[in-house]
Amino acid sequence: MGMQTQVAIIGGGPSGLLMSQILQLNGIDNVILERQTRDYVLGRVRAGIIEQGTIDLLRSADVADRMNRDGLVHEGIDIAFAGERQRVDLHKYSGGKTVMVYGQTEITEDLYEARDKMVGKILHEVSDVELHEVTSQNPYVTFKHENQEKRLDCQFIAGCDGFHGVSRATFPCSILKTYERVYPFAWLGLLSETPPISDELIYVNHKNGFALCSMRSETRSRYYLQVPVGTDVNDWPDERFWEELKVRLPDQTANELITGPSIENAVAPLRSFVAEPLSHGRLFLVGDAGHIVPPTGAKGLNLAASDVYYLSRALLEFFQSGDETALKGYSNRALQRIWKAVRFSWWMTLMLHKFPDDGEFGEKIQQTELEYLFSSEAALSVLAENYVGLPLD
Ligand code: RFL
Ligand code: PHB
Repeated sequence: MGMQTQVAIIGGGPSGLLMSQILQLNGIDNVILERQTRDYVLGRVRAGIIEQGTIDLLRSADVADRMNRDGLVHEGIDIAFAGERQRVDLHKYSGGKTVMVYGQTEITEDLYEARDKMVGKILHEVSDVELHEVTSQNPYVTFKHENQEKRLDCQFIAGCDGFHGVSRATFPCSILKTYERVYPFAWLGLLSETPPISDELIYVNHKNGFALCSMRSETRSRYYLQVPVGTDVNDWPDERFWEELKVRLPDQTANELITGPSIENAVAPLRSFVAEPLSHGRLFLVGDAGHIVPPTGAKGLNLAASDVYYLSRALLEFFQSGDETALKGYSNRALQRIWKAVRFSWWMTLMLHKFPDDGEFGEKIQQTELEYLFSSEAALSVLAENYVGLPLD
């Protein structure tokens, strides 16, 4: 069975949904092909912090009502090390900028609702997606849906299918170069219906390993612990998680922790990864399909949003004027911003985690890095301007 559209979007995570929303708002027909069910996509608990650029993009895409109402504006973060908590005044050191706590789960729900209202075309539970003739003017996608073989003809393909998707795998090895670092630890996350320990996030450097106190709202908390690669969540019943979190927090802060039953736990590995280039003919990689950052800098979702921003603008330019210049420049343009976030996320990861093979010299350097950070306005400015998000242009 044949279908036709202007832009085929592979993957209905935040990148694919936001791309679809922006394109349709601008009169560009598109179809999303998503491997999972909608409930599965909505069940994933991921990012929590969004930058001003992401907020602006969600507002311009008409999906910001709930975010405007429920999002929590944060003007700073705390970093705890050597048993003390110190604040980074993001607002002061970034020249007046802030970030917002608003979850990826909520953003995805808002995007689905907006897509429903505009009768956006999303096919769920598709399988065997294959991309064809992507270097021609008329690429097409074949896939299985509801037990039928289907074909989608299009002018462009947006590969929004995450790290394990098919889009990047379609690039010939000869043109794709990848850069990767896998870290020797993972994050164990816990979501609970409990008030957050503090008004702001606390990033913790401790000899047992990193910890993070985050939140989703004034009544819902999100905590993470650094754990060894291969850790089984079942080895971490709630009591063990809370106990270890308390150990890693400064004493006074630990006393303020309100615990409760978890509503979600998962282990996520930490990786830095970049694919170059992000385009091949009329196929473009967007979000996690093209790059991965460790979550320490809170950049993954924000990078997905900036990719969507650059690619959607380039597609609009093409459909309005026939000019392909911006599309040809997409990869370089997006990569410039991506590499800066990759560097920042790597640096935050290095500064805050326990590296098993670091030795005493490594530990001294790490403590000195943190002491230097809080002794230098220049160093605080470097952290703040990156954390709130580098400019989109
Ligand atoms: P996603 O969210 O992986 O969505 C890709 C979609 O593509 C579908 N798919 C396919 N569809 C059709 N055919 C195929 N062959 C397909 N293969 C895959 C998948 O089912 C899926 O629905 O990528 P996207 O849209 O680019 O979004 C990226 C973000 O999800 C990601 O960058 C962030 O979640 C990263 N991340 C964080 N980012 C932040 O900015 N701040 C954070 O605090 C933060 N915390 C996190 C995170 C990621 C985590 N995990 C597990 C990866 C915490 C965790 C635990
Ligand atoms: C989260 O709330 O899930 C979160 C916040 C900040 C990070 C990573 C994750 O750096």
